[in-house]
Amino acid sequence: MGESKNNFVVVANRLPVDMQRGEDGSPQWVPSPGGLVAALSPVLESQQGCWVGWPGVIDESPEPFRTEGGVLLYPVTLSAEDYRDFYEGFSNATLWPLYHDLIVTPEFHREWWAAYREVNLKFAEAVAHVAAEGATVWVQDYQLQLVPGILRQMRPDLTIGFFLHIPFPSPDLFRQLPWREEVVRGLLGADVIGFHLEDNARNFLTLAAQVSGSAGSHTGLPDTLRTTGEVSTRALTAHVTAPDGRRVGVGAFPISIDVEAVPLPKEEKVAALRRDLGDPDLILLGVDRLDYTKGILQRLRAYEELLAAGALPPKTVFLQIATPSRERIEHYRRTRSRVEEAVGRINGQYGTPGRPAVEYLHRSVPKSTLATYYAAADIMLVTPFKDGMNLVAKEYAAAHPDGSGALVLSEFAGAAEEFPQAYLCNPFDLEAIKRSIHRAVTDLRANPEETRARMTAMHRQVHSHDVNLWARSFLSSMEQARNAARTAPTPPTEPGAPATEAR
Ligand code: ADQ
Repeated sequence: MGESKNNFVVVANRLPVDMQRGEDGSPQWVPSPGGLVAALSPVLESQQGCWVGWPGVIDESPEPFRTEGGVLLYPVTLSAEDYRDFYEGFSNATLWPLYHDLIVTPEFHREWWAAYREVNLKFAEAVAHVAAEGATVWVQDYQLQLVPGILRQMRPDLTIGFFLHIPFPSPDLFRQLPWREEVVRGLLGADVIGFHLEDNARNFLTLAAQVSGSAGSHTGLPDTLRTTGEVSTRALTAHVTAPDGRRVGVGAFPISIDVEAVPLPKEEKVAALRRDLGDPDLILLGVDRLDYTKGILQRLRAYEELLAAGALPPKTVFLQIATPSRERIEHYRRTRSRVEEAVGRINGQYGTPGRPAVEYLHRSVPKSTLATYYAAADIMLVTPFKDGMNLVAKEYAAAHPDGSGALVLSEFAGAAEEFPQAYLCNPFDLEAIKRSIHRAVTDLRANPEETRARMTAMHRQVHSHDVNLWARSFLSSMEQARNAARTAPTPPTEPGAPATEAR
C-alpha cells in the first residue's frame, strides 16, 4: 500500500471520513467532506498524499485504505481513555476554553496532560511511518500542538507546517497553562506556524520569544503579518528562532470556504421553505455547533427582548440550527439545556399555534438544505463570544450573490476583520446585539441600497479569498521554508538548551 512513500501528509484529529460498521460487521466509510478536504484534495491527489487521523470510532483499528482519488487514509486508534482524557479532557475542557479567552474556566489535570502527550506521540509516530524522505507534513489544530516538536526529533528531514483553527490567546491568559513551555516548544518544531489573524500570530511571537530564551529574537513585530496579494509574492514576514536555532516562520492565513461548494438553491426551494415557515415577513437565521463560545443564548435573549418591545415585524421567525457537539462535556450539556429552555420560553410567550417564534433544530442538516436556509434568511445572526474565523458568516455571504440579506456579526469572530460591512456588535452587550439586529431590519426596509452594497462587498471578499487561496498561500510558505532550510548554514544543535520559562 506504499505506506511510507507519501510526499505530502496532512495530519488532523479526524480523518475526512467516518467509520461505521455494516450489518455484516465490515467497516464502511462515510465521507465527511469539509472545506479543508476540498482545499487539500488536489494537492493530496497530485502528490501521492496521505491523511492521518482518527476514524471517529473508539478502539477501532481499521486498515489504511486509498480513496478513489488515490489518497491514503491512515487511521490512528484512540481508546476510550484517550477519547476521555486527550479529546474531551485536555483538548476540549483545557485548551478550548483557555484559547477562547476563558468564556468558561479551563480545567487543568495532570492526567489529561499525560494523555495529550501520549496521543500526540501516537499521531507523530503514524506520520513518521507514512512520510517519505523529505516529505511535507501539514499538522492541523489545537489537538496536535506537540506533533511538530516530536516529529522534528524523529524525522529532521521533514518540512513541517502547523495551522491553528481556533484563536491563540494573549500571553497573559496562555501563561495560566501549567504546561505552557512544552506547548510552545512543541509548536516551534514546525518550519511554519499559521494562525487566522495577525493578533493571534503576535500573541504567539511574544510567547515564543520568551520560551526560546532570547526575548526579542523574532524579527520584530512587523506592521502586517497578513498574507495578502498574489500567492506568488507572498512571503512570511515574521520569524522566530527556535531553541535549537532554526528559523520558524509565523504568519496570518485567514481561512475561507470552498465557494463552489455552497450551492445556490433553486428559487422554488427557497419559496417552499418560506411557505413552510408560514410566509413570514422576516426570517432570522442562526447556524452553529452547539458550543458555549457561539453566543446562541445571548442571541435568543436579544430576540426575546426585541419581540417584547414590539421592535420586529409581526410575522418574524427565528430559525436556529444547532449541531450537536461534545455532548458528554458538562458545559456543553448546560449550554444545551439553557438554549432549549430559552426556545421553550420564547415560543410559550410569543408563538401561536402553527407559528412558533423560534424554529429550533438540534441536528446536522445536508449542505443543500443549509444552502436553502442561507438563501431564505433575511438576516443571519453570527454572535460568538470568540471564534477563530467562523465559516458560517462566509457561507452566508457566498449564498447572496445578488446582495440580498444582511449579516449581524460579532466583533470577536475572526471573520469580522474581513467583513467590516457587516452589522458588527459586541456579543457581551445585549443592547448592542439588539441595536445591530434593529439596524439591519430597518435598513433592509428603508435603505435597501445600503444593505445591498454591504452584502455585495462581503460576497466579493469571499469570492476573491476562498479556501483554495488559503491552502495555496500556506503551502507556498512551507515551500519557501523548505528552500530556506536547504540553503541555511546548519544551526548549532542544542535540543536540550535551557529555555526561559514563558513567564
Ligand atoms: P467551528 O467552530 O466548527 O470551526 P465554523 O467556522 O462556523 O465553526 O464552521 C462550522 C461548519 O460546520 C460550517 O461549514 C457550517 O456550514 C457547518 N455546520 C454548522 N452547523 C451545521 C449543521 N447543523 N448541519 C450541517 N453543517 C453545519 C473551527 C473554528 C472556527 C474556524 C473553523 C475553520 O472554531 O473559528 O472558522 O474551525 O478553521
